[in-house]
Amino acid sequence: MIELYQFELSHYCEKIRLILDYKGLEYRKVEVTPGVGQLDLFRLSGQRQVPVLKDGETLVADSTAIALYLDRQYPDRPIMPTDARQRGLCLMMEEWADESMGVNARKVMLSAFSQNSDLRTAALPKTTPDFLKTIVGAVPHEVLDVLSFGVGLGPETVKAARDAMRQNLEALCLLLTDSPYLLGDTPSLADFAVAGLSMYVKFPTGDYVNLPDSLKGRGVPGLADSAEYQIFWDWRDRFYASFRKVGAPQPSDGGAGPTRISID
Ligand SMILES: N[C@@H](CCC(=O)N[C@@H](CS)C(=O)NCC(=O)O)C(=O)O
Repeated sequence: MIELYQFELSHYCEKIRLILDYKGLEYRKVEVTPGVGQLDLFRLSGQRQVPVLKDGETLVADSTAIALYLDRQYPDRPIMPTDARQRGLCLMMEEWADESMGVNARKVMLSAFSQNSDLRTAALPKTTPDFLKTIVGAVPHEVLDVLSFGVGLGPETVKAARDAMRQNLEALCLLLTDSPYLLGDTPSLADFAVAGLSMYVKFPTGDYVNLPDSLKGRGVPGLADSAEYQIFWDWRDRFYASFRKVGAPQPSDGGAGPTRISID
């Protein structure tokens, strides 16, 4: 059976899970433990990032390479257009989704968590004792801002990421106003990339990803809940309802000690 080495909360992994579900392929998730589990992944694939796909003897790293491999190997329900122009646009949009949506989404989400105590406590597991929830919620955002600076997320970086995400969401709304999918009447890799890589801006509603119920449907204030981008969020809800399997396989132990889910 196909194995997906993943982080449950990785948006690049979500892109691949969407494609696997769309193609109706059975697969087993292997949850990689951040840090120690990535050493095993390095030994296996020569690099330390997820997603990595193992299909029999074949190992493929990088979400774009995995998507293209799956389409070649399992050509039913193709995700790459055959027309040259459509194919070019698809590859271009996919790269844009990975680099602009994916990278900026991570920055705006981390900033929203540091600014918003409600979002922080929503991310804690259900079993977290109340006193701990109170402490996590009460950390002043100034303290978290200083920590964000430490990982290169100063106010200017966050503002640039937010501006880019606004423009991206506006572009998507325009493209989807009169069209069921980004490239026309059928879903393509561009749609799977955009749907997956918008996960950090707004977590999907419904039981698709293994995350606390309180986070489902929640996201970055001003982007996830703004009427300006409703066309896009409605489109993504429809996309998930059509193609993503509910209650897809649960993460299993990657064999590198206790499994921990974390946002990288
Ligand atoms: N270009 C890669 C990006 C993958 C990526 O950034 N993966 C993150 C998780 S979302 C990761 O593995 N981070 C851990 C690390 O960089 O050590 C792809 O498309 O697969």
